[in-house]
Amino acid sequence: MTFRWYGPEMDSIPLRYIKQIPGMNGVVSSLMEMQAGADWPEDKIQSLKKQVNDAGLSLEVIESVNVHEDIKLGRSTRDKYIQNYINTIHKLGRIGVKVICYNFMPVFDWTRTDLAYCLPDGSTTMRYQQSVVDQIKDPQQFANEIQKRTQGYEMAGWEPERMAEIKSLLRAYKEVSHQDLFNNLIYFLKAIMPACHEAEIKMAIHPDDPGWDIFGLPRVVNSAEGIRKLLDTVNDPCNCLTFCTGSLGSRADNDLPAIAREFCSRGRIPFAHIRNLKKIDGENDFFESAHVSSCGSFDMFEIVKALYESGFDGYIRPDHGRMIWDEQGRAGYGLYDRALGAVYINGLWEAIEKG
Ligand SMILES: [Mn+2]
Repeated sequence: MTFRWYGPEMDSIPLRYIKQIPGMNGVVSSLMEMQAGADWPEDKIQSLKKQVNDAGLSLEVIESVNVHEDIKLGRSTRDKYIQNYINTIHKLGRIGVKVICYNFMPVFDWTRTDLAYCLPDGSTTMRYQQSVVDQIKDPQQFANEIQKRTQGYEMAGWEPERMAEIKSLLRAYKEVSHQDLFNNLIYFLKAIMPACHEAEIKMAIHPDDPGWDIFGLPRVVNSAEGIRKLLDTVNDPCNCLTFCTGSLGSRADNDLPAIAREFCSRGRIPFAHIRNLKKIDGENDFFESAHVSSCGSFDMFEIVKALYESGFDGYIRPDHGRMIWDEQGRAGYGLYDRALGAVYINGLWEAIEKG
């Protein structure tokens, strides 16, 4: 069981608190100051590891090492950024990292239209409404608005440096089809697989969130079919999936236990994000509920059971949580609700294991 932690400067939760969550073994972290395409400095990687280990926690999953847009666009400059990625893989392997979670979504990472949607019990959570996105004429302005509402926390994947060039990126992606994006992903994976074997690191792609195209940008990792095609095209044990229930479950046509069974039994799920969603009105409007099955739209027991029965032996973490008990912090990444989620998932696992 792991917990996402954004590092000493960007996360207000002390590692000590994370260690105090029952059954918590490690953190999932990143060097947040590194821009996409950077070659991560060894000393910074080592100091992150030391801090985490000194707190009695492991650091075996990095989320994310962001992929430069030139790689996603298939630009001629991509090889330079791929080389930097390879260098970073080697350095992470040397400190014992086993899994790198990354995504291949053009321009926008995970997207929400409300970071503090108020629930009847007074807690707040993140919500996505397609009708709001459909009305957005200027994605740049949308990105600025979202940044303003983060209470000073930079959202992963929404770094101001990246958001500054939205307009030119949107123009560049007009030429990029779904097949082009898929091909660019395959090019990237084929180039880095030898390094992954040497470093003993699995690349676990994070599904698109939500699981469909937004702002006219192509997305290719959001269905069982798309994932199957990706894992078959580069049929390598290091080419893997981050099984994120919230992202995959945003689509009504995704059967989460079936996806877990298919890819976990093939040894291709080294990392799982477990959370629940509540669909509000059809499949394109949802909020992130508490983890417990009765609070949302997913059967969490069936999801965890599918992983268990498929021999899951990877890393798991509660995903986003609500803000409860008047906690202030990074939207989706407070301490309390995610801690409850971790304990709930451990409880499901124990019950299935002993049942
Ligand atoms: Mn996720």
